Amino acid sequence: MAVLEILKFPHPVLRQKAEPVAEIDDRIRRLVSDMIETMLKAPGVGLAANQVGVPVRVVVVDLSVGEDPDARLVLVNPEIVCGEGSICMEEGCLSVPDLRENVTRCSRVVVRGLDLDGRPVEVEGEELLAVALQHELDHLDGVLFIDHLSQLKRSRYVAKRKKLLAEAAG
Ligand code: GNR
Ligand code: NI
Repeated sequence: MAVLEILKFPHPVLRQKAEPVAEIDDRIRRLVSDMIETMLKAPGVGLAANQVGVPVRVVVVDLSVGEDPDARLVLVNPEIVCGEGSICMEEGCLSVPDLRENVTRCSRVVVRGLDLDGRPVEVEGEELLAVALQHELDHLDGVLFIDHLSQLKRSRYVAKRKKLLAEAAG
């Protein structure tokens, strides 16, 4: 197991559409175990593989951040099959430093995917779980939560971030 580096905006891999996993092999199992360790260390409630530089369709979610072993979800090739209702919640992202903003999403989703044994799983999530699932699945399509903000808020953040990076680079 290893804690991986979490890529930060504007790293281009965060904008890549992740490829479906063709076979759940040792590489994928190692990736998942490293992603879980990385998520818990951050700490965060979810992580998508592109955030650690691997553009494949794998996400992990754990609203308990390691407190409850039953709360951990690993989803390979996940897809939202049903979304309904509406919820506005303050979001942050491990790949989008120094920003928390309200985002409106579905308040209930059903997600289908595979577990680490390749068995089909269906997860129903409401409220924070629904938000976290949508946030992670967005990552697999190269979408960040800032894309759900107003153009003004997003461009302000992008400008602030570019200024900070330019200053750090000297
Ligand atoms: O740790 C995280 N918290 C969070 C809070 C509100 C909405 C979404 C999230 S996901 C985030 C971790 C992360 O960036 N996952 O991609
Ligand atoms: Ni995120």
